Amino acid sequence: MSGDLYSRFAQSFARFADKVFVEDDACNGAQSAARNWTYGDVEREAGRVAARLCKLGVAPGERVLVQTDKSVETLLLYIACVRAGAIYLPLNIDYTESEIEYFASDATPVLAVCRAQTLDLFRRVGGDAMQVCTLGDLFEQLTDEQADPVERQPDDIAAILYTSGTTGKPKGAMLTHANLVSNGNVLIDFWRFTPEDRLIHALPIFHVHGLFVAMHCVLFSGATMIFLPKFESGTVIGHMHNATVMMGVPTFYVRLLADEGFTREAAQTMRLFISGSAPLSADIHRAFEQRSGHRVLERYGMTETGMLTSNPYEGDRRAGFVGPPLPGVDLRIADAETGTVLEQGEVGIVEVKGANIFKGYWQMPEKTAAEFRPDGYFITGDMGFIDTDGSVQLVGREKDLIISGGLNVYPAEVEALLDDRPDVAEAAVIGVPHPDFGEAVVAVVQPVGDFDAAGVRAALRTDLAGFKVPKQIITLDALPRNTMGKIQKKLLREQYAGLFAG
Ligand code: MLC
Ligand code: AMP
Repeated sequence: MSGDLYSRFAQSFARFADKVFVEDDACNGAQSAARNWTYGDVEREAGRVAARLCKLGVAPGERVLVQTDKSVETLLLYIACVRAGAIYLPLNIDYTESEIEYFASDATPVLAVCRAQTLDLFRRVGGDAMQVCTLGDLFEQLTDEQADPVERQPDDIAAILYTSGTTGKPKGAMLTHANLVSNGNVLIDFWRFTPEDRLIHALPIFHVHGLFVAMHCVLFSGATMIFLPKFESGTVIGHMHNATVMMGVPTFYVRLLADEGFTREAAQTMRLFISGSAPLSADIHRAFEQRSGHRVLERYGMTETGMLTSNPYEGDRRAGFVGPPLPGVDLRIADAETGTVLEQGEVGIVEVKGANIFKGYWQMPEKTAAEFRPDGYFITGDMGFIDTDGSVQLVGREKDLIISGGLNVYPAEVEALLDDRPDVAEAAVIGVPHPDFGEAVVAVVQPVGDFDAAGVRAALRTDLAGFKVPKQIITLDALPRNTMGKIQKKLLREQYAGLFAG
C-alpha cells in the first residue's frame, strides 16, 4: 500500500464509512447548514471537489492557495487537494493584501480559493497565472464526477505552511506526505485516540495545530469531531458533556477558567485536555486541575516539525514541562553558537530529527541549510533543557519571536513598518505578559514631531493582520541602548512587564 497521506485517510474512509466524522455547528455563516458528515459523505464530497480541481487544471504538485472561513467545505477542499495530489496552502483569514500578495508571488499557486469579499483582491494580486474562485462558487460547480486519488511518494509535498522569520520574508515550510502520516500515527497511539472519541475542534484550520494535530487525530482514528467556528468558552462548555477530548492553545484554558460555567461536572465526560503552541503557565495548569480535576497534557511542536514532545498519557504530567520526545523524535540540546551537544540539565538550543521534520523552505535552499546541522538535526530556535526524567523544559527562545494567543509575531516585521514612518525615529517591538494572550505585542517608539498612537495602530492594520498590531504603543525620548549601540529589548521587557497586570 502507498505511504501517501490520502491512502492513510482512505483507510479510515473504508473502515468507518457510516460513522460520523464531523458534527458541524455551522453558526459561522458558511455555505452549509448544521449537519453531520459521515466518513462516507466526506470521502464522496472530497472526490467531487477533487474532480473539480482537476477540471480547473490543478495538476499533482501544483499549489492551491486557500483563504476561507472555517467550514466543512474548507475541510473538504483540503482533503480534495490531498486526493488530487496538489499542495495545500492555507492562509490565516486575517492576512491583508500585502501579506497575501507575497504568498501568491512566492508560492505561484495555479488556483486560489477565497471568500466573496476578497475575490477582487485575489484577482488583483494573482495575475494571469493564478485562477481565482470563491469557495461558494467552487462548490456550486460540482458535478457527480469523482476524481480517483492520485498516488504520491512519501517525500512529495502535501502542504506548505508559511512561518515568519526573524529577518526577511515569511518562509514556506514544505511538509511531506511522510511527515504528516508519521506524526499523525504517533499521536493517535500516544494520546490513545479511538473511534469512541469526540473531539471539540475550536481551533482555526490554517495552522498545524487545528489542521493536522487535531483534525488528523480524529480522521486517522475514526473518531468524531465537534466542529466549532471559533473558540467561545460558553459554546465549548455547552458541548463538553458530549465530548471526550479538547485541544487548544493556552488562551483557551485561561478563558475556560474565567468562565464560571466551567466546572468539574461540565468536564465529566472528558478524558483529555491537550495544550500547545505556546507556554502553558504552571499557575494555569494547577488552577485547571483544581477546578476540573483534569491535569492538562502539554505538548510542544512547530510548523516545521509537527509535534516533538508530549507529557505522558499515563504518569506525571508536569506543569511547566513539555514532556519527553515523542516516539520517533530524536531531540538534543546544543550550544546555540557552536552546535556542541550539551549534557543533560544544561540549557541550550533544542535540535530535533525524525520522520516528522519538514523537507525545507519553499525555494529557499540557503535558509533551509542554515537551519539544519550537518548531521541533519533541525535547529528549532527554542531554548531549553532535559531534566533527569527525560522531560524537556523550554526556558525561552533564541529567535526574537512573540507568541500571542498561539499566533507568532516576529518583531522585525512590525519594526520595519514603524521605522518606515516619518513620525517614528526608531521602534522596538516586544512581547509583554498578558493575562489572556500569554504575551501581547507592544511597540516602544521614539517619535518624531506630533505622534498619534491610535492613528499609527490604524495605519499598521492596513498592512498587518490584527493579531500582529501592537496592543499598545509607548513613546520614549530615547530607546535604551547598550555600549554597542544595540537597543536593549530585555530592559524594555522588564520595564513594561506589568503593563497588562491586574
Ligand atoms: C485575535 N486577536 C488577537 C489574537 N487573536 N490579538 C492577539 N493575539 C491573538 N492570538 C485580535 C484581533 O485582531 C482583534 O483585534 C481582537 O483580538 C479580537 O479578535 P477575535 O477574533 O474576537 O479574537 P478571538 O476570537 O478572541 O481569538 C483569540 C484566540 C485566537 C486566542 C481564540 O487567536 C485563536 O484561536 N488562536 C489560536 C491560534 C492557533 O491555532 N495557533 C496554532 C499555531 S500552530 P481588533 O484590534 O481588530 O479588535 C503552532 C504549532 C504548535 O504553533 O505547536 O501547535
Ligand atoms: P509555529 O511557528 O507557529 O509553529 O510556532 C512554533 C513555536 O511555538 C515553537 O518554536 C515554540 O516556540 C512554540 N511552542 C509550541 N508549543 C509550545 C509549548 N508547549 N510551550 C512553549 N512554546 C511552545
